Amino acid sequence: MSWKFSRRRFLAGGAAFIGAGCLPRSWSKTAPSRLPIPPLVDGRQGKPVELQIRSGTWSFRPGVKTPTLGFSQDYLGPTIRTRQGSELNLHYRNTLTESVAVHGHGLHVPGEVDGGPQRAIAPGADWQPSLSIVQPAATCWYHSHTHGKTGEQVYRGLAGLILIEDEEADSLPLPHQYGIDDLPVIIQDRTFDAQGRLVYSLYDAHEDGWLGDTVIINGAIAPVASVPAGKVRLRLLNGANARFYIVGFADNRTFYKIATDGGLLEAPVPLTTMEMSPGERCEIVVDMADGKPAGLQTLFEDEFDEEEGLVGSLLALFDRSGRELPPPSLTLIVDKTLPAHTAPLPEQLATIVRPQPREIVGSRDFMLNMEDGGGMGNDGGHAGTDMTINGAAMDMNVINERVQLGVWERWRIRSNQGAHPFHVHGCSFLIERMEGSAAPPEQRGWKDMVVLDDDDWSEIVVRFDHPATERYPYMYHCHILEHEDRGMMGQFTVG
Ligand SMILES: [Cu+2]
Repeated sequence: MSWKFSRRRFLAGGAAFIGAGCLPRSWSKTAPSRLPIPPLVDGRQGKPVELQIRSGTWSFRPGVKTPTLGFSQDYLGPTIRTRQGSELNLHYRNTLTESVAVHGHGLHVPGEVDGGPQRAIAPGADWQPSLSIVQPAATCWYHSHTHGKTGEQVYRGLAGLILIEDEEADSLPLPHQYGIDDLPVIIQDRTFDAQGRLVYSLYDAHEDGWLGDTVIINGAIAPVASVPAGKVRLRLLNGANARFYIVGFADNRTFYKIATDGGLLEAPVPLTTMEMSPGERCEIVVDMADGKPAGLQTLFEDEFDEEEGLVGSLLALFDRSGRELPPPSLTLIVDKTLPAHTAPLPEQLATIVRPQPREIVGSRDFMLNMEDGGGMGNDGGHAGTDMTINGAAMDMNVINERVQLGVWERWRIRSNQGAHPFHVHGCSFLIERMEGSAAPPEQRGWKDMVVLDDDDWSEIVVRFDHPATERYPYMYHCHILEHEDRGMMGQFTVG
């Protein structure tokens, strides 16, 4: 695997070297907080899941209250459990003074209930979509998709997880005790001001998008979670606005990636580090049977030196800064009283049927464009002026593509500058090539995110099995939320 991490960045240097490592010393001396586990809400029997979009205050740091947004809670939202073959009924109520659209990211549902920006919920209004869940087990999420305000609303807290289960996944010996050996891990980064308020500005973001300087996991800084002395499944979501993360363990232990965005891989893939783009989900299994604590590190891509590996990069970070080694973003500590899942990992997880070449009948190219020097400067401009796809900035009144229902297509995606995580609504796709190379084994599962850059094309094969009308089209876009809000997004129908 030849990731060219340095090329990812549009600007040299920049906000490189902050992150978990920049916490003031006094903070690392305070007792670590427990990993917050979002409450699990059971949507499997069709009972409406009430999601009140509201403001609140949340303590990211002990004793400091930060104004935030959340779904029926102060920050983030509950984890919604649903099941293949069931109806998921959601009931959103917007109690804010601004409109909010909420998208079900990774769900195979018609455009009408997909929750794109055309579905903005006005202040005081309700939205009650009913979703038929037909897809296999996967870790999906829901988050703000409000026109021009997605970045800010997600940053303040409007995101949560959706876990889809199915019979096949149930029959596999995988950890599945939510909050015990099956943990949600939402990785984000935030910048706080001296009063502890979240700092955000779409137009002050540099070209990489808005990069926070402090990593948070489920809304906590460097938390600790107690886990059984067995196999532990982490459902990782890169919920950051703009950061790519390199994820691994401080002791370099091997973990197994078992699922991509859209479901289980064919077989577990052993890894010691992996990259996660904004919007991407990875399920991994780590063995805690040795009883030793495991520190999950989330290095910023420019802190990671491929030759040094994760541990070497951490030490180099320590050398450069002369500070204490950055604490792990999340520390897993073994509690032997918890019920442990000790069965070996299955060798086969799922069957993924790739389309035959003759089945792929359509093709489309997408060129993501950033104007030179236009960047994210504080130009006082408005969204959709300097970021485009195929020469067009997002326009709610324009349908950019019309796709045929039920037909395989090859999409090629590339940029004129830097790396971008590309997301497509209403489907899962398969990656054929990433930045010109064959997709690595850990990316050869169902996906709704693909990374591309300016060097070569990324290629996916995709098929849409649900309709999207001109009134409620699907979106494709860059998942760097500041790029999306500035216009790097398009609309398409399926029919
Ligand atoms: Cu982008």
